[in-house]
Amino acid sequence: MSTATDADRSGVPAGAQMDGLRAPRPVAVRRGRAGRRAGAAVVVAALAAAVAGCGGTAPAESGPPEASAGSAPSIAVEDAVVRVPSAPDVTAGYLTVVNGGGDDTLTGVAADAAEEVQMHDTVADGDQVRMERRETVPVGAGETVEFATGGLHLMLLRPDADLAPGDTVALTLTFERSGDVSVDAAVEDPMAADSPSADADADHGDHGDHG
Ligand SMILES: [Cu+2]
Repeated sequence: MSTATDADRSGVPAGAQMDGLRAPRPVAVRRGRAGRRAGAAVVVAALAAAVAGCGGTAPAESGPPEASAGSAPSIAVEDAVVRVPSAPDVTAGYLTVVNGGGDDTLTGVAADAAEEVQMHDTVADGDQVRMERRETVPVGAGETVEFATGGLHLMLLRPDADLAPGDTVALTLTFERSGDVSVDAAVEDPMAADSPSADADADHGDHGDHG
């Protein structure tokens, strides 16, 4: 079993090593953007534990913990909705991607009720807020990525004109490692009082600049 001597030899501060031994932190299963810092702490603790556990002989390029980035992704898509088109050329879609496994990347989206689907992000540009197209969206190990008003969102170009509340739109999300993941999105009218996102439509009133 290793001691502080190993820690000295390996260059890992003894305090960090003891932290790792005393209280190894569980790998976060579900974390959002705010979890990145916590994720780094997990890696530090795991490395310290690994060094302690094998007498400082851990390979230099051991990579991330096994249950994290390198393991198989486990993708679920939840809460998918598509807005009733308010203009003929474009409408918006929202959903949540939950990854319970290793790193993956969303590389594209298609819909059965639109000619094209683009992924957009909402970025601040001085006093303005504008849309920026994203070709890929990383969904890291254990991360949840939300496509929601005011942030990432889907733009459905040239959607079917007769989409109405109660309809469903079949979305196919393509991931680098997981392949295609399909989900039925509920068509909703953002102006309806009972719409779950009726209160957050302000930033999607005008998509004319990139439709
Ligand atoms: Cu957009």
